Amino acid sequence: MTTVGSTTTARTASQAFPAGFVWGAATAAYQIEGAAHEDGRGPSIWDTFARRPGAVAGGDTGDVACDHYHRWREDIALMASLGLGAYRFSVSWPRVQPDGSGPVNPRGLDFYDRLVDGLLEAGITPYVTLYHWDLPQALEDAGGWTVRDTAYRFAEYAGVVHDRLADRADTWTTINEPWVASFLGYGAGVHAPGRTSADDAFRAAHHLMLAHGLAARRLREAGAERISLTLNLAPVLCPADAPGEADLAAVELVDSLLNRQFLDAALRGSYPDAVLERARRLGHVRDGDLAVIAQPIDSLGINYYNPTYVRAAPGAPENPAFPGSAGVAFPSVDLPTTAMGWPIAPDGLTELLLRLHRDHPGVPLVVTENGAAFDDVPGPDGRVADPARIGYLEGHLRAAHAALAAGVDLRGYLVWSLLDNFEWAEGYGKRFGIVYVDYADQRRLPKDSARWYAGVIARNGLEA
Ligand code: NCW
Repeated sequence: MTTVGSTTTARTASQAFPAGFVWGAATAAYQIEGAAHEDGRGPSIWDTFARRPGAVAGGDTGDVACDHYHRWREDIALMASLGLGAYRFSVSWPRVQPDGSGPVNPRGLDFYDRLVDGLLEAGITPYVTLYHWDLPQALEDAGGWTVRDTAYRFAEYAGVVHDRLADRADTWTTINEPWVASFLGYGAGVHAPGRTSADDAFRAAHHLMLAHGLAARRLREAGAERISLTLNLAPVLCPADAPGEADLAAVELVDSLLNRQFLDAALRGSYPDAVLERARRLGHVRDGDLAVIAQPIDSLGINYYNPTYVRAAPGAPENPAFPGSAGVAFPSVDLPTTAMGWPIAPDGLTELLLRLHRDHPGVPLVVTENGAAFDDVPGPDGRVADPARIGYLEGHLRAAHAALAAGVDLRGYLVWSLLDNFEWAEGYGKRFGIVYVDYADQRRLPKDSARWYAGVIARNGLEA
């Protein structure tokens, strides 16, 4: 029999996160830096794609973005005021190597040098991501991720950045969301470089994973001890009351393409059948590649936003983001959604973490992105009330906590995003930040969610 008093105590205790749990926030270079033509930076595929008529909402580009390239000091002060323990940012490859290979641009590297020093001075651990989608245009002109050479160029670049920062930064992520970079960039064509070939999407996915493996090996040889890969993962669910065989086949196909193509490759050195079939036809996967890809990693980064829902629907056209998905529908479900139209389903995070713990035991996990876009508007007093985002974050932190309580080795949680920023094909219209950015004057206004998150960090957990 539980008394009310002890229930309260238990609930209070149960909301605490483990000692040493890492709380942070994430951004990406092209989405926040701006300064697209400064200090020797070369063009990336996103500079090119954003100029393609109709590619990005409102014709927005990352030319100025949040002007973080010039305002990084202010942004670090903001992070410190929130009590962030870690800041995950990405390095712009074309800032460091304007042509993607060959000469290094010292002024580009200097920027990240200053940023890392500033973070350390503020007591914030830098989490460095080496690729968050801004491929140097010169490499795309030579075939981009559809050609094998790009993977070798990436490993060289990774070595250059690591050699410069490794004395102060020890947490390294090779690639962010290879599924998005390959299937939305080369298959569906809704992200840079805007190509629309299923075969190219599979080639790109493999070469991104090869790039991960080659870079991980290069960093390990240089002494790195905290190497990671970040995947966008999602439980694939069928909302039917009684799923039939065709529904289950749809689940398996989409799970293979979205999750297992990357998870199995990195953590088991294998590809699921749907990927192997394509590889046999295209011949781009060479003997030994999967062993390179499956380098030991020290943690897996998970970007979780929502589950993916599928069901069999004879006659449904192929979704170009999922080649081979003719006859599969991606139904909307009866759940509240964010401004992106993405359903809000925190339980999916618990389910995902439990699955990873079960299928890949021994791999520490970090939520490297989770968050939501809403249509935030500052009030006359400059306050941005965003209760829906607080609700989203709180729900997902409770979901993460449930996984921890079930024994999952989850080491940290990084909110996406620190700042409102350039939301890729959606432009500046979609605001994911816990800090509002007024693009007219670049003022930063911490939203209510930022203050709420600072409280979570301060007490290392949620209020009961
Ligand atoms: S677009 C995307 N995001 C957002 C982005 O700002 C960030 O850079 C990414 O790491 C927020 O987090 C990631 N992810 C792509 C999800 C695409 C879902 C489309 C599904 C099509 C079926």
